[in-house]
Amino acid sequence: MSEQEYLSRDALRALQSERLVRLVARLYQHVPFYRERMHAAGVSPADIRWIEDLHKLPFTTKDDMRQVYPLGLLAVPLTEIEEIHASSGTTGKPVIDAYTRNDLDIWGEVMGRTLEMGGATSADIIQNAYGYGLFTGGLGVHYGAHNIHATVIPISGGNTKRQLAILQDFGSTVLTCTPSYSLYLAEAAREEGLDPASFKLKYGYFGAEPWSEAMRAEIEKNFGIKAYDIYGLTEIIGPGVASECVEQAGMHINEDHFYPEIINPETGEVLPDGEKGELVITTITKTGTPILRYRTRDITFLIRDKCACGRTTVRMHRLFGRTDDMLIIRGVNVFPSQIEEVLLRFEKIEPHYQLIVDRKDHLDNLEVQIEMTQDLFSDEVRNLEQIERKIEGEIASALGIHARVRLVEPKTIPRSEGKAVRIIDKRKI
Ligand code: DLL
Repeated sequence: MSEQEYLSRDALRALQSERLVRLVARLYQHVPFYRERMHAAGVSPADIRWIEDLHKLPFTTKDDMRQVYPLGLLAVPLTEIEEIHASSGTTGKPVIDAYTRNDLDIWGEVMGRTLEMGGATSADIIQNAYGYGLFTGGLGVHYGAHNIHATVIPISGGNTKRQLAILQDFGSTVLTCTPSYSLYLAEAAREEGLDPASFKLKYGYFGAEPWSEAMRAEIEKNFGIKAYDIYGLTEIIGPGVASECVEQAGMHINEDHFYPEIINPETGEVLPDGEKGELVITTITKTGTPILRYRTRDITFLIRDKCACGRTTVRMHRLFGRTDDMLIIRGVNVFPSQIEEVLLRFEKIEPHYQLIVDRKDHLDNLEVQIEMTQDLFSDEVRNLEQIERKIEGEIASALGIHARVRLVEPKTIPRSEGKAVRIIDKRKI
């Protein structure tokens, strides 16, 4: 537990202001990219005195990060960098984060908070099934586990049979991996004749990909655990930006390190609390590759009411999607998570699905492929068709679009050990 999570709003504002002023001075002095950006925006370090002055500063985008690839945002000599991570980046060059000792310490601290927020202690055995490597999930959880002196099993992603053996042999009490992989593990356990609820697991910390409340319910039921949503991104630090407490009512942002704003993605205008928009983050304490007003492309809103857990930090709602993941189907904005919510209301279908978008005669078509349970698979064709039409009806009433729903055989949607692939957009090909 850190006292920074319980500061009064005034004390926090003073701390954030002091940190921002120092950050801007460092960036101006050491990072030519930011000096030029500030000149272009007609702002100098002297104009930034309080956190409220942040809006005067320019945004940083993913494209900016790519243009200065690999180390153009470095604010210290390379000799001070102790570790480098990169996001896989499905398109274009990866984005990187270079950590000084100071940054690695911050990472351990915020990930320690993440684990403690959900209830984990030094007595827990953390089976860390996020990938170790350039991806930030594995080592982020690892440093957090060390921070709280828990036992960490660095098994990394994949190797499902071994995951199951370790869950049983070591009695792991915490599972960390992507939400989709946790469900795959549950399915694999049942195939081996094991009941996933019989493991010793108490908590799971899931993130790195979009998921829904319905999926949380599935995971909690399968393993008999509390499943927490955790958020972060490579450009900022990796996991550790925000996470849920036991209340599971939005993710507390570690805003003494990562200052959040919500903007209108079209105009860049800062929006008031409670309004949905693009999350923008400034890293006010990092020293290796600090970043100013980073446009995450993630869509959420901020929750300022007091949390029953007592922490005073602002919370962010579970992500609604990404500005670049949003499908526009015949003019209607659709996020995969909205479809997931509808699908998981149905029994006899599995939480494994894919959205396939295509364009025919200048019109967009959305097909939702979803796996049925073994049980349903042996049902009559007429029954299956009825269920398909029913799901189509629910999607139409929830989202206002027509999607063709196709139930597919069990185990036909590819499983992933990391982030699940939910969208196949053939329009771009
Ligand atoms: O996914 C960091 C991470 C690792 C977070 C482990 C949580 C757990 P990137 O690979 O750079 O970093 O991907 C970051 O993933 O901008 C979001 O779009 C998405 N994302 C991360 N956490 C969540 C979440 C890691 N809880 C991108 N819910 C972000 C929905 C998430 N999407």
